Amino acid sequence: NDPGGRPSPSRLPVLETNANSFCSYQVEGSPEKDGRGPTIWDEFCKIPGKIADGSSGAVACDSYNRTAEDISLIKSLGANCYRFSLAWSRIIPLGGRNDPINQAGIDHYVKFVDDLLEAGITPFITLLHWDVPDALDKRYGGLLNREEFPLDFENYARVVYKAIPKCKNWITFNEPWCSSILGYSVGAFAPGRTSNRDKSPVGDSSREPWIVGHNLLVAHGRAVKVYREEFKPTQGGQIGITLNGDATYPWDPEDPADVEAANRKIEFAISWFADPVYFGKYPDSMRKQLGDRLPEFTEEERALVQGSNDFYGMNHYTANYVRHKTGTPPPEDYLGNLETLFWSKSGECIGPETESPWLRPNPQGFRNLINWLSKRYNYPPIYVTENGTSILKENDKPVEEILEDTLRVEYFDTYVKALAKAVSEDGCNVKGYMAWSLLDNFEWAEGYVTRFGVTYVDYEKDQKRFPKKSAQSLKPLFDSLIKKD
Ligand code: GBH
Repeated sequence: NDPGGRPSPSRLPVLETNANSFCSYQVEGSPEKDGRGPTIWDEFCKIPGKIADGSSGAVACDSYNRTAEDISLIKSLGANCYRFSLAWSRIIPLGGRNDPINQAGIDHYVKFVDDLLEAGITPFITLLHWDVPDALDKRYGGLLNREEFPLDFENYARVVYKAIPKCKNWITFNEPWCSSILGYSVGAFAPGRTSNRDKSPVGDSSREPWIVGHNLLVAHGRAVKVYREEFKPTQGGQIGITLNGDATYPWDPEDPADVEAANRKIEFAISWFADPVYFGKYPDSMRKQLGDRLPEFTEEERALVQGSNDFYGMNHYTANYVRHKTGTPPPEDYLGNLETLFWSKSGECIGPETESPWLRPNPQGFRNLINWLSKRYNYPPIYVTENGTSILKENDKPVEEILEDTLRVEYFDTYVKALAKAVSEDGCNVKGYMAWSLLDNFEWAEGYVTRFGVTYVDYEKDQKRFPKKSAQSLKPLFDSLIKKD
């Protein structure tokens, strides 16, 4: 087990793994096959106006039926590890601890893991990447329920660890920030609750996201405890949580209030979850702004959460300039009384446009953020569990041009080199890197228009896969960086 602590910057292997990443709802399709139950995303996609192109994950990449093909693809690209999430509702269709277990769903994932290992690919399993069983949402409010949700998640986790002992790398949740803020404040993600009355269903954005975040942390702590006590001694694996977060720069580096706001932005996005996991408490900046709207940990909850990461899972895509705001923030503010911008005071631009309005490449930010996390959390082992980009108007181009995705090749090249410097020059403890993503897939509220894949998927022609130039670029890139001695 890696105790953390700052390693010596000399003689470091740059990276152990290069791989690709995936989420069940974004790729699998087959929402009813083998007894799968509905999820909050199946329901959310039915609400008119929620998904840009009116689509859903009902077919997606049809990956549920193409595991052999996808494994050959992963192998052919030279990846030695693969991160994917399970659909909870395939394993326990109604989700709860007293609900029936669906053996067909378990068998599917057991075989998938066996086949990956057979192909020499190490599986990283995410237990939940946003697709909460809908029955739990209807039964007791899903993620909002402090008593029930953590216990049901703990039970689901136990079922999975027991069924898939060959998997040695576990991630409890993908990006709890998104589940909380986008699902319960902005309303852009399932279940879409928000105080904004133009966008039903109506929720309370001033409180619900903080309750959901709290419940996800406690559920994470419970699932980790079960793994460590009941499975780790015999299975010997590792477990952590994956957090998203952008790098930040002060809009005006001369203004101490902007410097502070740039730091506070990361605290509201990342330390909201990482401080409880590493220190057992929420950041002071959040307590100060949110007061009692941010739940307090009971002693039992704190004990579950503190120290619950064997590694830090890092999803990272972009950076922002941050400008502080003055005055009292509105109750639905989740950023930390600040605004994010693509231009600095002196007119510098953070990076070129992509198809995603929130994403502009800035590789230096990646290196900075890895350092920020390493310093704050005492150089924990980090796995980059997602990193990648969309390309402006990629979907409008003829296929031959889509396959020549030079901008994505450049994105990976510059980001991975920035990461390598964070390791070899700065002494950060990064253990692995997983690109997002293997295939173009269902990009949530953006539907199928935005493509993140290193492989083009032809949704019109039977989901056929065509590797882009970037797919072939990753293996040589890693080979050039990994120290062999
Ligand atoms: C990842 O999140 C997801 O884990 C993955 O499933 C997804 O496919 C990938 O991004 C690409 O989008 O709506 O302007 O308020 C990345 C982190 C944080 C990026 C929230 C989008 C929305 C900002 N995401 N952000 S906005």
